Amino acid sequence: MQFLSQLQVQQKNKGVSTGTKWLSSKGAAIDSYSPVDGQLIASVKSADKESYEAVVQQAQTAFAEWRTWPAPKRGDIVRQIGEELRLQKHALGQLVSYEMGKSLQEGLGEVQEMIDICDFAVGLSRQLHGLTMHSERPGHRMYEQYHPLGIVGIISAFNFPVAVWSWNTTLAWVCGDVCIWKPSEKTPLCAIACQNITAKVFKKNNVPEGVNNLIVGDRIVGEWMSNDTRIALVSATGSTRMGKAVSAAVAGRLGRSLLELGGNNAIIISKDADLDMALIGAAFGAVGTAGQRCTSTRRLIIHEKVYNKFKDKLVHAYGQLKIGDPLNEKNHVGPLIDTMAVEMYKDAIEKCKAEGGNFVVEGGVLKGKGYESGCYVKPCIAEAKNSYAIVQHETFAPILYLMKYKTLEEAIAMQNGVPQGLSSAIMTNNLREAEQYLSAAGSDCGIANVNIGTSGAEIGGAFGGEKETGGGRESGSDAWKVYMRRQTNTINYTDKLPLAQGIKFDL
Ligand code: UN1
Repeated sequence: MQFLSQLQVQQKNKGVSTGTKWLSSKGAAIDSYSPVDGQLIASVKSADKESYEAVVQQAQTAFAEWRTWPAPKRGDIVRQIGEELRLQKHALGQLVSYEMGKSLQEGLGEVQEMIDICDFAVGLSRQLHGLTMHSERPGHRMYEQYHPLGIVGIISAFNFPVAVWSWNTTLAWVCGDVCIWKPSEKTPLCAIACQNITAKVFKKNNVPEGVNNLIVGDRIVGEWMSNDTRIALVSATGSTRMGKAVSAAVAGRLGRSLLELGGNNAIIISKDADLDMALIGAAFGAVGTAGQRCTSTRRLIIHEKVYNKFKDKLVHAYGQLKIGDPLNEKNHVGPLIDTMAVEMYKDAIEKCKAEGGNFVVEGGVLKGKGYESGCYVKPCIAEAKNSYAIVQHETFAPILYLMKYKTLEEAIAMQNGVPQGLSSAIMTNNLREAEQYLSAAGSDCGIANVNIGTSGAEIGGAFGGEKETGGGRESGSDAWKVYMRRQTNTINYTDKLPLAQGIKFDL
């Protein structure tokens, strides 16, 4: 496994770092097993309270200096990280694929997302602009400016083990913040690799120690971060359950949180859809990353006139899917993250059947040669009702629910009729339908697409969703604003001191 040595991943790794230095810790070692072949790849020592404390203190010291660097200079550091990622794209893509299980194409795509957000952040580093306003008082000027917030804590999930980190860090860094990352304990080696790539650039540029911190650990480390008043912003990606806990703890101390939680995304397939195009969007959305993206397509809401035709196409397409080693580019679908995820997949299938679901493509766990890890499952399709409890629930697995509709209003109501609100799409060539879908009475999700699936958002747009998805926005557009504090400045350049609102106060 040449990519492991190229990325400086050892058999035994320290999991606590302040940027270029690795800290000792008495925390437990976390073993990382590949879902691809079940092999133990390497182990990583997690943080204990002492090393956590050392990291937060180092981050505070680093912030005092880093915030004084001109933003374009910070942007230049991010530019160099982007260059380094270009050199390491193949190796890091392979590690993502091997440790997490997504196809190599998707592993490479994830690294490309990192490169793209670096480019975005570099441009941003020469902007970060506020507005100017006209003062009601003569000889006064008003404007607003954005300043760095401080320490940004990042809690990320296994399904995008590197890209989500980069969405947060690259923006936070150009904004002048310092970061502390708690990656998923299921993908600690991807985090070690990112740390090594960044350390190389930081060393060359004398970036203060403490700007890029890593603390591998389990839920308790996330709790320390959520309760720590020194951490100005906690950006958390993962389950709704985790998000609620983070949100409550951070709100309890009036800190800021940025949440990107579960999705239960639907595609509406209109009678005016190009069904061949819809097929690719729906199939990739449902089986890509083995259904473990927040943006995965979980529900298809199909017009009754094309329902049978589209169902047949889909069943046929599922028959062509190749499931196996995700590093072998012939395969479309790799394994689930671990056997616990397989249990949840099996459980969801049982629940769906118990509620009356009719499986038109049966699921099942694959056994035999190449499937020894026990994590490979068959993508499956069930005709179901939106009201089923299991359909209302996000299962991180390739299970797709089909339902029928008559009117667009009904389809939109079904699409919106779940607790989550991340991504959504309509497949139609009918302009009236498309615009109605995008109107205020249309999709209630953070992402709403036309003739594109629910997954695979570009970094240039703000990423996130409503309702139980948590309301946060990461990545592009003006998502950077959450990483900064806004200050309104009023400057008086006269020799009088008139009060606002015409108040008289003479001495
Ligand atoms: C996630 O699943 O948490 O839109 C992120 C997408 C990817 C990001 C997904 N660009 O599918």
